[in-house]
Amino acid sequence: MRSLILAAAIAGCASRPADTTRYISIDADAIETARTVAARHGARIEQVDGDANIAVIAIDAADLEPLSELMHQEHHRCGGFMLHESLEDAHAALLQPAFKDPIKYTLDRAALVQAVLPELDRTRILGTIRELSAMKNRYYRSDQGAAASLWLRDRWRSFSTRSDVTVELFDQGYPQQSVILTIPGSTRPDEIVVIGGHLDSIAPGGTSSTAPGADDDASGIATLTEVARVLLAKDYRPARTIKFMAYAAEEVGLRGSQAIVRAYKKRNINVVGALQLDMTNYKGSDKDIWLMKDFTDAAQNTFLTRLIDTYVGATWGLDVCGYACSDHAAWHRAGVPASMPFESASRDRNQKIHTPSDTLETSDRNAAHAVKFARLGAAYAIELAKGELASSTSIAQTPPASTCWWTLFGFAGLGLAGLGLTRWFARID
Ligand code: IPO
Ligand code: ZN
Repeated sequence: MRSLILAAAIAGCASRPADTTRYISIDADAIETARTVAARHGARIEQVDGDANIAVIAIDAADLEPLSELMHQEHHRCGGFMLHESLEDAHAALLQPAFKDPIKYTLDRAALVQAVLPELDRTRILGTIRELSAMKNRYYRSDQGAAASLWLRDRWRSFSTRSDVTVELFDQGYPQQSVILTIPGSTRPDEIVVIGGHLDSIAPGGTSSTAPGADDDASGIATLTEVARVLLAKDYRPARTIKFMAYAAEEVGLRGSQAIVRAYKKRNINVVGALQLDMTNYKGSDKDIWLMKDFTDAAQNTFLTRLIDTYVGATWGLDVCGYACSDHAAWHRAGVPASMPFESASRDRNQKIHTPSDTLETSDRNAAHAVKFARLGAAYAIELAKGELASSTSIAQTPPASTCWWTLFGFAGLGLAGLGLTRWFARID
């Protein structure tokens, strides 16, 4: 009996190291960075798979957070790697995304888009950035990071009393949870349009860091929050289902978005498009909106350029942002057309992110830049999810001044006629 317990204990010990082994995929040019992190405690990373661009490596769980930090320092990349839940999932990261039926992109809801755009309010975007960046940090493992999820859930819940609109937390075993607002589609509810950003922030110091993340990515969350608020205020009824997503734990290997993508794949949920808003409020370049060409869908990107030209009234350019640069990569990997409109060209990017200086003061204090992305987000939601405003809500059109006068005269005339009739009746009596 005793020897049995001993054997079990030894077996347990022997398997211990494997318990802390994690598999990540990372840009091949950053393998040295991972090696450096492991070498700090005399360990070695093991490359288990790879192609010309991407390496799959086994690394100790304790090295993941230092790796995040060093990736930011050495490569100025956020994340830059994907953490996988299994070796099998890591191998799959090297495969091409699954092929899906191409979407037909059309621009035929101009009246609806034009009714919604004037309601977008940059002061509300500012307010949300202020509230989120006032939190000490929104780190995925901190109490404040957890509180941020509840705060956002409640804010989103305040936007509608409609019983079909839901706001739910997506739990993944971390203190911080992702938040998902759903506006169900009327005629094509099984086709999902996703507009997302990440809720977490990061800076050296982990759970006790000062990481305001005003630009990265309170700006993206504030932008999509404003889009959701206005669509609901207008009582918009999309044909396809729209989901607004605030992902947890993006900064540590796209964990929140990958968990959602995994769950959706398992349930065969058909996501027809994903828009990622990660950093929208720092105008670093001459052009306004930069579409990332890598790990995104070319056809959907072209659709976005048409939306910008038609509705946003902003200038745009094209750039690349690298491997696992933000949550769009999780959708892209699953074969979902994904796009990442970004606030600046790569060479002009905000240098304050991932530091205590990523504040509203170092980005756009007026949120004039972010509101361009809100216009794009609203146009994307409407032109991809289609549908209409609820029948009770007409598309508000300001009548020209002359019409106003005629209406006034009309009412005045009616009033006078009414008065005359009353007098006339009074006379008969
Ligand atoms: C980011 C995105 C694009 C480029 I070019 C440079 C930087 C920021 C993003 N990767 C991040 O920090 N997400 O959290
Ligand atoms: Zn970041």
